[in-house]
Formats: sequence, C-alpha cells, structure tokens
Amino acid sequence: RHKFWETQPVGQFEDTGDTSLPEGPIEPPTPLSEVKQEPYNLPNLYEWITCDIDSEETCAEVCNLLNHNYVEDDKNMFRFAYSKEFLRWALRPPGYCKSWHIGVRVKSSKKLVSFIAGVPARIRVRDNVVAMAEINFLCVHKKLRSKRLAPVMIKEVTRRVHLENIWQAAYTAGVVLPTPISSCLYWHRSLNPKKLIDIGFSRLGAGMTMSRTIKLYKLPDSTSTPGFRKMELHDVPAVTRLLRSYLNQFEAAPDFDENDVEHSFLPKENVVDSYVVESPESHKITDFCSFYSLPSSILGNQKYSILKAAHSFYNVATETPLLQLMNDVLIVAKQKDYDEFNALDVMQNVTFFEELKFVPLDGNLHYYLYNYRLRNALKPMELGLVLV
Ligand code: NHW
Ligand code: EN5
Repeated sequence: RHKFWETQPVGQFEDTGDTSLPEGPIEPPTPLSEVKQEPYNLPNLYEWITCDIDSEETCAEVCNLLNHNYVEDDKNMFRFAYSKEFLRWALRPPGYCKSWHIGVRVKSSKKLVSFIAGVPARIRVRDNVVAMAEINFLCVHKKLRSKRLAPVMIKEVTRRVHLENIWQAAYTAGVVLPTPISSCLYWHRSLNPKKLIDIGFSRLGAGMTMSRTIKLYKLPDSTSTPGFRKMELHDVPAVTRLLRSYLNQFEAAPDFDENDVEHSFLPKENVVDSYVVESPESHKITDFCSFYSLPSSILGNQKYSILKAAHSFYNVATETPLLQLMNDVLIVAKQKDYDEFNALDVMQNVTFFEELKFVPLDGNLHYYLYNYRLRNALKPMELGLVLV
C-alpha cells in the first residue's frame, strides 16, 4: 500500500498497539563514513541544487514555486502563500544547515521544480531530548506529480541530515502516512466574516443573516489585560523560562533555549507576532502568546486574491486566564487586519475554542516522527509542538 513508506524506519500500521516493541529509535545510527557520500540519482533532465535562501533571487524562486504548487484544501479553493520573509525566518533558525535547503532544477532551463527543507530542532519526547530535523515545504511542481519524485526528495534530505549526525525527524502533513504520533484538528475564529463568506471559506450559519453574523464576531477595539504589550528583546530570558516550564507538561515538545526563543518569537512584521503580560505591580512577565502569519491565495475569486490568516503558535498563561489572553490576541489580530485566526487542538487550546467562537475546519493535521517509535498515539492535548 505504501511502497515507499514501508521501506522507511517509521512506525508501520501493522505494529500499532504492539506493546512488545520498545519506545525510541527504530534503527541505530550508522558510522558517518557509511552514509552515502553522493546525492541520489535524479531523472536525467534534472539536477540537485542547494538553495541559498540568503540570496534574494533564490528565495524568490522558492517562494514562487510554493505559491503556485504548495498545499491546497480538498476543493482547491485556497493555497498556502508563504512570504519570502516568512521562508527566510522559518529556514534559518539558530544552527541551521544550508545543505538541508534542497531544490531540483530542470538542467536546460534552470527552472526550479521541486523543493524540500529541514531545520535542526531539539525535541523532547517524554523524558528524552532528541536532536532532530524538522522537515517542511516538500513540494513537487504540479506538472511532475505522481512520478515518484517525492520519495527521492525525502531520501536526499534524509542523507544530508544523516551527514550532520542527526538520525530523527519530525514533520506534519494533511495526508495519512505510516504512522501518525497524533492527529489534530484545525479550528478557526472568524475576524472578517463577510469576506470569509464571500470567498467560500465559511458559510452563513443556519437561520443567520449577514448583519447578525458580523455582530456575533465583533471584537472590542482594544485589549483588556493590564500590562499586555508586544514582546521585546529584553523579554527573551523571561519568555524562555515561561515556555520551558509550560512545555514540560506535554509528551512531545520543543526544548527551547534563549537563542531559539529570540529567533522564533521576537516580533517580525507579517511573519511572527508575540505578546507578553508584564504585571503592572511586580513587572514580572506572567503570560505569553504568539501567532504566525500564513496567508492563502484565494483561487478564482473576482473580488479577493488573498486570505490573511493568523495561526496560533505557542501560548502560556500563568496569571491571566488563557481565555482572556486569547481574546486579547484575537483583538490584536483583528487590529492587524487578519481575516481569520487559526488554531490546532494541541496543548490547552480546546479550553477556549467554544467560548471564543472558534469552529472546526474540514482538514486534519497529522504529526509524524522519523526513526522514533511511540507505543501509542498521543492525544492532541498531550502535544506541545507547532510546526509552521
Ligand atoms: S506536508 C505538505 C506537503 N506538500 C504538499 O502537499 C504540496 C502539494 N503537493 C505536492 O507537492 C508538510 C506533492 O503532491 C508531494 C508528493 C510532493 C506532496 N509527506 O512523487 P510521488 C511537509 O512538507 C508520499 C510525506 O509520486 P507526488 C512535510 C506518498 O505517500 N510523504 O507523489 C514533508 C507516496 O509514498 P507511498 C508523502 O504527489 C515530510 C509517495 O510520496 C507526502 O508527486 C516528508 C508518492 O510520491 C507528504 N506530504 O508528490 C517526509 N505526500 O509510500 C520527511 C505524498 O505511499 C521524513 N507522500 O507510496 C523525514 C526525513 C528526514 C529524516 C532525517 C533523519
Ligand atoms: C505543514 N506545516 O485543508 C502543514 N485547509 O484544515 C501542511 N478549510 O482551510 C499540511 N474544503 O474548513 C496542511 N472552512 C494541511 C491542511 C491543508 C489545507 C486545508 C483547511 C483547514 C481549510 C476551510 C476551507 C474549506 C474549503 C473547502 C474550512 C469551514 C467550513 C467549510 C465551509 C465551506 C464548505 C466546506 C466547509
């Protein structure tokens, strides 16, 4: 059934629930001298390239490939539209490896037709912090689909990750592969209901009029929590402490240090936004919330071409109720002109969905580990990991 995935060190469907199998690495590392030194073979017309994301031109090419060929919903109404600034941010975390940003070009025309990327991350799975690659942005040009190029992309990134002495990976996908460590749902909160309904992203509720719907989703003009403000550079140590202690409770979560936090959360216009609550009395940082900006192209609509979506990233509430904190995030997202706010049912997110008028969307997001077995799947609420 899965000609490629059956050959890989991933949990196989037939092994699910087999409690005799140990948790942890499926295969041991091999000596680096035994890792294949040359790239995998590509069909003759194509060549490998390492993408220099620093280069304006290469970054634009990758962005362009993704904007025309990356993930769409099941009805092909929307397609993720990552910006260049976003890609630069996502692909260059502390310790990133240029060789893990992999493209395939047509030899003759030099046209970029496929891409896959990895970035390093320390991810704790139960009691073990594991050095991993996070794999993302796998894309094959629409005209080259179903020719088994994806397995070659995956094997090549695996080889280049192995060359850096890393043997595990984490990735998410909308499709079911062997075997999810968790299967999550997307929920969303409408900020601009009229536009969302006009473009077919959502529907008018039963017995609802447009004006009642607009009223239902109306938000206050300003945030309510005293001391709620944008995160700044000097907040990095406090935010790192908050995140580390919060993420401890989950079965799988990133092991962030201050460098990671500075890179991942320091606000970057139209890429990532983070807020803290600084207690007006003690000046302690008590709460944190963040979202990243991932617009979608609206395919074939006369009036609108871009859906502006904010995606919940990591949130930590210790003093402010999570519900109130998230209501304030909705308010700032609305101020920044986002059309909707998305969140997965991971961590404690389900606790605010109903009250804050989130509704479930129609797609799943499955989480996977490469070369690391878990005996049982995790509940979304046991997961403390969000990939962009
Ligand atoms: S998920 C988003 C993936 N990208 C898209 O959906 C964009 C639009 N689609 C495409 O570009 C986030 C193509 O349809 C793709 C498949 C390229 C998806 N993950 O070439 P063939 C990520 O980027 C398997 C993994 O003929 P295609 C995460 C499929 O099951 N495998 O198909 C990426 C089949 O194998 P099987 C996927 O449609 C994680 C084989 O590919 C997959 O022309 C990557 C068919 O290949 C997916 N999303 O191209 C894994 N979609 O065994 C990283 C399909 O079933 C693993 N397939 O026969 C870790 C590596 C690092 C390890 C380090 C130690
Ligand atoms: C790597 N970091 O399906 C992640 N989007 O899940 C890559 N639905 O926008 C993998 N179907 O339900 C990501 N509206 C996998 C996600 C793939 C993209 C995707 C889903 C969310 C989505 C929207 C629009 C659906 C349009 C048609 C949605 C609300 C209900 C909708 C109203 C209109 C009729 C259908 C239902």
